[in-house]
Amino acid sequence: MPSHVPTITAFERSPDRGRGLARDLRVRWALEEVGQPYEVRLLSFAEMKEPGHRAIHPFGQVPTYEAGALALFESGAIVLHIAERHAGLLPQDPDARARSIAWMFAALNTVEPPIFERALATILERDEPWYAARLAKLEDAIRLRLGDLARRLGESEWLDGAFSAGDLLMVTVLRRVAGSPLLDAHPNLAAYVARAEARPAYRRAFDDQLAVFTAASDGG
Ligand code: GTB
Repeated sequence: MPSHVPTITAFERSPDRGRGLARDLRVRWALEEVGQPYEVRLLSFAEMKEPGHRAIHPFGQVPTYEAGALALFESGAIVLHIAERHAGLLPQDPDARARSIAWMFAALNTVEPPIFERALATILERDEPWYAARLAKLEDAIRLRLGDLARRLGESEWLDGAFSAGDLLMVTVLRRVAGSPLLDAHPNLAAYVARAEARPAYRRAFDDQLAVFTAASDGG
């Protein structure tokens, strides 16, 4: 067990209005799953771009993770670091562990890109004359990925044996399309997301990030 209480960074006022779509949620959730207390440093958009923060995060973003001499950026790398140092998020068996890590990469590298691009397009490209065509292409790409993922998951509870960091990242990715026909076309995936969201560690992580947004709103 590391002796330092880690500090993570998160939006001072998340543009998602507390829906838990920013990537600090996956780091909070991983820390909650392994029972590691942590502190949070909240940053404004301006503070993220200052040299002090860029020394930790080259792209001037959140989340970051600091513990002792270690400073990390990239939510996937942070979740992997937490999972490697604590029991509970990766299997002990080396082959099963490698497969869970493959699911972590699959979540971030194969499933998240079209889902995140679609979310960005709906905000940034809505007024472009080619918006409808672009949206249709992105949704085709999402449908392809979710169809394959749904077939692989089948009626299993989790992607590969016990709940792992692979499920944690996959669920944070799928939450972006939760409640949409893209996800609801696959009842097993919708149930998978709901199952993960029912975990006490997820609830604590979600509630903590929501409390940040609520406090910021109350404070004007
Ligand atoms: N690959 C990096 C990682 O996984 O850590 C990506 C980090 C990232 O995109 N960070 C975003 C950020 O700091 C916050 S999570 N953006 C500020 C900036 O770039 O200046 C992405 C995000 C932002 C907003 C919403 N939202 O409003 O719904 C959801 C997710």
